[in-house]
Amino acid sequence: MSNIKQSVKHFKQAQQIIPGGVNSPVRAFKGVGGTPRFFDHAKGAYVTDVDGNTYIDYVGSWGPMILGHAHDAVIKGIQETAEKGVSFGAPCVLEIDLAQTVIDMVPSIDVVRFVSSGSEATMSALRLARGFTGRDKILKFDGGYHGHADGLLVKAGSGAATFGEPDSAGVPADYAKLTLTAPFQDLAEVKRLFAENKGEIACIIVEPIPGNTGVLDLYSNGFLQALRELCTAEGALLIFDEVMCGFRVSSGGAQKLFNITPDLTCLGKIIGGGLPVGAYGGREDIMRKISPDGPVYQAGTLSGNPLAMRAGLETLSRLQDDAFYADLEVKSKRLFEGLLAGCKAAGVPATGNRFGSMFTIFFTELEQITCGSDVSKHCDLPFFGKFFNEMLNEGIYLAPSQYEATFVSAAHSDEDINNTIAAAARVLTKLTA
Ligand code: KE4
Repeated sequence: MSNIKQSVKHFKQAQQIIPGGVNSPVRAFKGVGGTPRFFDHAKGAYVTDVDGNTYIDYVGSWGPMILGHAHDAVIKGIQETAEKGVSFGAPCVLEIDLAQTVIDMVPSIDVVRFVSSGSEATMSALRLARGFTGRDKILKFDGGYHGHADGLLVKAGSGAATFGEPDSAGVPADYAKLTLTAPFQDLAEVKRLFAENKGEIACIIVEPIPGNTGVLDLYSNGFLQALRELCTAEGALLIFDEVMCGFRVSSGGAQKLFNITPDLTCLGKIIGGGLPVGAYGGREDIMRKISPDGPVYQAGTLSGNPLAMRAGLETLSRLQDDAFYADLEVKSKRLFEGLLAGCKAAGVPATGNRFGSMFTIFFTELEQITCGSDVSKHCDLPFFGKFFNEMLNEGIYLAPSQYEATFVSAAHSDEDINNTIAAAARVLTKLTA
């Protein structure tokens, strides 16, 4: 067991003055037990905590660090930009540069608006869908997580599912009832909801590759395409929440990988290269409804922040080449298969879902995990907690919840992958001895 005295001390201090001692619940290790590590610095594939323990990092700040931590060009870009001022509250050319880059990379986006988080992006996209269609109801999926806007904290995934609070306190019942939900993969239920709420559903919001109830595959069985066709037939908008999978699984996100065109797309994480950026964009006729062009209001003091724009530009400019994703694919496939092979060798029942460099290994007897209830009902969450903490002791930092994803970056070396597979084999053997 590594020395974590400073993390223990800082966590006690933090808990006195910050709810749960953290500024985002999933960081508190409540889903796995133990003390969250306070990080001091990070570089490439590695993070180092305040006690000097270094870990191979597969959280990557929950997705943004696809190039690896503290990438030289990103840091240099932030430093150069900061010397010219950190925020103007007025237009700057960097906003145009990043907007054009996003539009060039994501064909379904004609017009884009920057905000400061993924939650702001989805919240704004929902308001826009309601303003554009004149309809009040929205449809999401059980275990889908789209940030913490009130109407989206209904049967939510990620931390909400981790703590068994998929329906947050504080969301007025009258508001929550405008959010319809269905299980992932259940097209019959989606169709029933459309029939029961004829002409009242403004949009479906869906992660085209869900990553907040673990990673799921909604594509192979045609479910995503069916949602596209249904929205078109019903006059509802299809919103792809690509905050996690955007620029993660291809240079044009899941929509490029699957060749399915949404009406609106929400982005975040990678688009800011680790600085606070979210974005929503899509068809010009829809986006022109956004103030000051149109009647749907949305605003933000730090939207389009120059530092964040530059960090995003330095990141996205390195994701334009398909060879980048080909290399990531090889490493991610090897890690994913190596971990599953380790489970098999140790006699630990497991399965997994992977797209590119995002995947989840589920400890379950099920052949495949296809929806949110599969995780809550059929995964061995206590075993996951033990595995997580043993891997931490081995110097491997995984997401502290079965409901999350593992992320591989360009900075992870073949040796890192080998070491991770070997550490998992030791841990799985220890846990089954
Ligand atoms: P943020 O507001 O956290 O930037 O983005 C919200 C969001 C929206 N949509 C999707 C698909 C997301 O995955 C997220 C945020 N993801 C979580 C991790 N599963 C962020 C980690 C956290 O909550 O601390």
